[in-house]
Amino acid sequence: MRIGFTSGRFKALLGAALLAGAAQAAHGATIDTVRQNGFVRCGTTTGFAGFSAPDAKGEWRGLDVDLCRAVAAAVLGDARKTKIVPLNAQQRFTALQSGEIDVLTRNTTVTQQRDTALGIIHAGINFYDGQGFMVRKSLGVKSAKELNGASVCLQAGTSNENTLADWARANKVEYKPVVIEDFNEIVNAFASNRCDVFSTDASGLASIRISKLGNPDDFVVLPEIISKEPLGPFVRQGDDNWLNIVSWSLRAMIEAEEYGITSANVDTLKAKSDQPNVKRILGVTPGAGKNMGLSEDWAYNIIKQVGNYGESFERNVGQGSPLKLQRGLNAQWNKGGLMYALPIR
Ligand SMILES: N[C@@H](CCC(=O)N[C@@H](CS)C(=O)NCC(=O)O)C(=O)O
Repeated sequence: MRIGFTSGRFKALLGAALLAGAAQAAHGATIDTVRQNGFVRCGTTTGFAGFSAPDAKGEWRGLDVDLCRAVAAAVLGDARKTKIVPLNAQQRFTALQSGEIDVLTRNTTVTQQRDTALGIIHAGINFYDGQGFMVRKSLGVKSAKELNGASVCLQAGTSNENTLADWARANKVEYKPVVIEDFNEIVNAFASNRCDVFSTDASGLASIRISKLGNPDDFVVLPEIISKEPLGPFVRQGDDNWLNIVSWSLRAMIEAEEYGITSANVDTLKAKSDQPNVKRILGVTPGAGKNMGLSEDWAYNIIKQVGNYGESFERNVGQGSPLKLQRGLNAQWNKGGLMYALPIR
């Protein structure tokens, strides 16, 4: 072959490109679909407290639901105009590829494989996490390295399955995987002692412990974090404007926190602030909205109706929630964390 590819590799690359192109061509511009429907269809979990779960009144709430609402506020001017599509781990990518949803806002780890091989692409990180372990206290285990011979509950279709296999091989730990697709079933398997250990993202362990296990004090999360699990929204490849809209909606929430713009003070700042960055975010100085085909109050609507990232974090997973997670890696970059929004200017 004269061109630099072996024919197999060339075909594979061509296949991936066609897949991405075809996936998008079949769906047109997502913003048009959203405007025609009058709502944003977001793929979430089937119910994972703190990130995406229905509350007592059946209203979906959580950090990921807030991101979905932010996109609706940016595009449609109304954060309520969302349609939540609950998906388990196995179903989520097909739902995005097939056009059943406009954006996947569902505790999904960004990996090179997911970003390049599935016709989808991530649109930022809204929670930095890592994989951990939870065990029954009565087991008396203090470290994951003591888990040799244990049975481990894992949800099918998660990155957690492969990460654990890699870690176990590297640490010479033998384990018996118990893998189930349905979230409630896998949690029930753990609760009813069908496995010794539950392994998933640390946020997932905290959420399961508080919201799904009868007596949280009977369980303990072990200190080891065995991976990076950067969680973020995904969109289809080939629709750059939609990718921009989702990623800049998330950045608007993060940057609003950096500049101290909250749902409570956004009106005052919009009327009175003479800070150039604040004026650009709030559309007082125009440009940012028009460049994405949105109105200039796109970010104002997000902050007013959903709040900034810190407000969303505290209410859903932080000190104002049953999970009480620390900001940790999810603090702002100038407060020791990794949340560093690219500038809106
Ligand atoms: N971040 C991992 C795990 C995400 C995941 O699906 N976690 C499970 C366990 S906490 C979950 O959210 N299940 C809820 C559901 O399937 O409805 C990934 O992207 O594969």
